[in-house]
Amino acid sequence: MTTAPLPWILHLDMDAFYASVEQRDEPRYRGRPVIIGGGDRGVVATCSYEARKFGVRSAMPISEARRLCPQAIYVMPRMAHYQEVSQTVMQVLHSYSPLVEQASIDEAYLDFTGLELVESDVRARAQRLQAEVKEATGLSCSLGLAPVKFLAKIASDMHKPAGVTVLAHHAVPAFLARLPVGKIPGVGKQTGLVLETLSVHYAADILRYPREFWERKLGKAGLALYERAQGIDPRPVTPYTEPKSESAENTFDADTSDPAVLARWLFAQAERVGARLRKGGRKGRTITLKMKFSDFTQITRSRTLPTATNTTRVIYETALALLHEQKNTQRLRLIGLGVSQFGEVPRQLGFFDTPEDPREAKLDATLDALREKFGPAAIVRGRIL
Ligand code: DCP
Ligand code: MG
Repeated sequence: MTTAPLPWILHLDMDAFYASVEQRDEPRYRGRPVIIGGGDRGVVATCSYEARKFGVRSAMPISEARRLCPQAIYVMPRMAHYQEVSQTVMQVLHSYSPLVEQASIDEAYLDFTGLELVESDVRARAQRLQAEVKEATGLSCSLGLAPVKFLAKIASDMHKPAGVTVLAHHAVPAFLARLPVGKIPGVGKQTGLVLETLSVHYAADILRYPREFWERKLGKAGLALYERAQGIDPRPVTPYTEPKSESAENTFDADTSDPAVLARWLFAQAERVGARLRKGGRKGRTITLKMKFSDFTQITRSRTLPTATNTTRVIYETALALLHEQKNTQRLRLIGLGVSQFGEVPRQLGFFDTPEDPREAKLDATLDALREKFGPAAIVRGRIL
């Protein structure tokens, strides 16, 4: 007799993520309350477990945190850095399952269906994964292993930090009978109040009312809630596929062939596309120029660079060179550019290849940070570099 493999979903969530990265990088921060936040929002992004003892929480105004914990170390977030660490974590996860869904910067779902066929001790596999994340990043994470997504997410939160919580299939009904409804992802303040007036305290209590009742009361969310109360969550683990290219284009108010005007548009587009690539920590090798003429015909021209780039200047100059090569005299109604061919292994530089100019990367990073802080219109660099 063969039995169908059991569904297993693993949920990973890094512990005090931004704060742990800062403590890892700066030994003086270790064992101390560290609060990450500031900038224009003025709220706490997260804080170390040492700071949580003082009641500091995510999304709290920094001013309140200072009142609760004046002795804490306050650190501005370094988003690009956390993104990089996040990518390292995700790389480890991909060696454990072909189905990895990144759900936020510090959490992911993995489909482990059939796990018990390969390994009778499902917890052991989770523990190995946890150890490998620690080895690759120096950071601790918590894991939940359960038959469906929402239960895996609840489980990963149950023994933080550094916990591994396994919710076996046979244990689900008893678990739901004692699960406070507020723990179900998606049940916020408002739904919580509705449930309270109905004396629905635990997940299983939801089943005291029929499906139609919940649909009338809360619409789609009510139907989902009725499913969750039975341990049902049909959402599959959906791997995110990176966009294969990043592009920008503009249609003009009046058609033009003026080279200075076209160059200006290309520059603004290179800036936008470059910033998006840098934010995601991506680089591409192929630059594509797109032109649509007054008669609505359209052409694209591409050039592949020896090394992948995400610097504004390289993107702009390559697109501009492609434009000049066209020796076009027709008027354009649209111009655009794109960057593609991401993420291949860096190859050896040839004799005549120029590596990326570190000064350009630094300039881009500075301007990105200023725009992040003061808004996109705040900084316009001298246009023709
Ligand atoms: N974050 C944020 N603003 C929030 C919540 C979170 O900027 N309101 C950021 C900072 C966190 C990261 O997202 O480090 C991950 O969020 P988590 O909710 O997983 O919180 P932590 O990882 O910091 O702590 P925990 O150990 O509770 O997961
Ligand atoms: Mg976390």
